[in-house]
Amino acid sequence: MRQTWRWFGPLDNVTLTEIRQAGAQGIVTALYDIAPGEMWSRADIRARKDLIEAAGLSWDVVESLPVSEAIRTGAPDATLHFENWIASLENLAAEGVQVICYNFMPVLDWTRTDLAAPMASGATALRFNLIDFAAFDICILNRESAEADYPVQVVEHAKARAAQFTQDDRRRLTANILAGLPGTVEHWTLDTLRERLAAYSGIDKAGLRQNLSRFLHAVVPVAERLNMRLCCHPDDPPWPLLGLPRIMSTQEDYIWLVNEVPSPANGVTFCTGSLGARPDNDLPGMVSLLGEHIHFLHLRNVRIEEGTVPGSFHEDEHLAGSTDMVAVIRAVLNEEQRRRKHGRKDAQIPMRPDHGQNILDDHKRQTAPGYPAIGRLKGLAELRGVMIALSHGDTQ
Ligand SMILES: [Mn+2]
Repeated sequence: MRQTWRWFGPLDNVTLTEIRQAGAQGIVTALYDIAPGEMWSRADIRARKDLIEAAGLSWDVVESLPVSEAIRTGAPDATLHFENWIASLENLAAEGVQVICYNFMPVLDWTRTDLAAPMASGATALRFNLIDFAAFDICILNRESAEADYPVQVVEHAKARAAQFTQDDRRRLTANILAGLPGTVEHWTLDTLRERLAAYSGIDKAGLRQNLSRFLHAVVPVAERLNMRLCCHPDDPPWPLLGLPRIMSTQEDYIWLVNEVPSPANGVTFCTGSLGARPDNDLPGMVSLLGEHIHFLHLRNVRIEEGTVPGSFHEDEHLAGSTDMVAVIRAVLNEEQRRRKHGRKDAQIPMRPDHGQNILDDHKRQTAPGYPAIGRLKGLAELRGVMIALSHGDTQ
């Protein structure tokens, strides 16, 4: 595996020098200030690449080249967005960036109810609590028919909890949930969220799959011609939220994806953190089954709290949590070996430690939620240890 690290660009409080000291070999980044639907120019891509290479690193993966809401909702006026996405691919290919991660999550990119839940160790972690989320949906957002989306007991608990909320609690919970909306360039409020949700009325799972299919048919042949690898990130969390359909949550979803437009360019971002929040996803088994299509790995571990879907979970240490990370890494190493045997040029799959708990001096430094310097360094170091140990085979 190639060890990479997500960097949010020059404004990121974790610098490229620090990333190199953490032992990362490559960078995962995007031009975050360009709005979804707009084109990434070759000059802008080159400037970012030069910064990364001047620090002794390489730009291995784009995360993400954003897919606009117009494309996701199948809006008739999305033609320009398709053209821009394809032009961005061509510009990235011209600068030698070949792996492109994207997602097809409607409206929300990721969702948590607590961005700094205290752990017994003194660390803090991202958490999704189903009761808090339902309280937001039913009692703060006041979404019509929200109650029907939760088991009766969850609705009762959520209403009881919401009745105890102070103004501050309501504000904090709303801010935490809206933090997962893509928006370095936008300012979100409850009303914008309601507007965005309304754009999906009438789009069910089949409809959203149809829109993804249209997208794949438009971009995969271009990516294949350019020798690029597209990879779709799973839903986070992997179940429908706020009445929105989700179509990248399970093994069945990914089998659909790779079969819809069969191509080496149509692949998977395997995020063990997102997929791991469902107890019915067998992650090592999915790596074995989907292995040849995996172009990028996010290694992260969540602790499932009740084992229901939907349910509650928090982000655990990389080798703790509900996912057998050693088994996942073993399956990835086997896949890399298979690729080497078949002479595949992409035998080394880029991975990054996805998220980390805030520990030590992380508590004093402002970074993006889930992206502290030291918590991720620890995660990468642990994962690297497993990778190296397993590569040595059975040493008893
Ligand atoms: Mn991820």
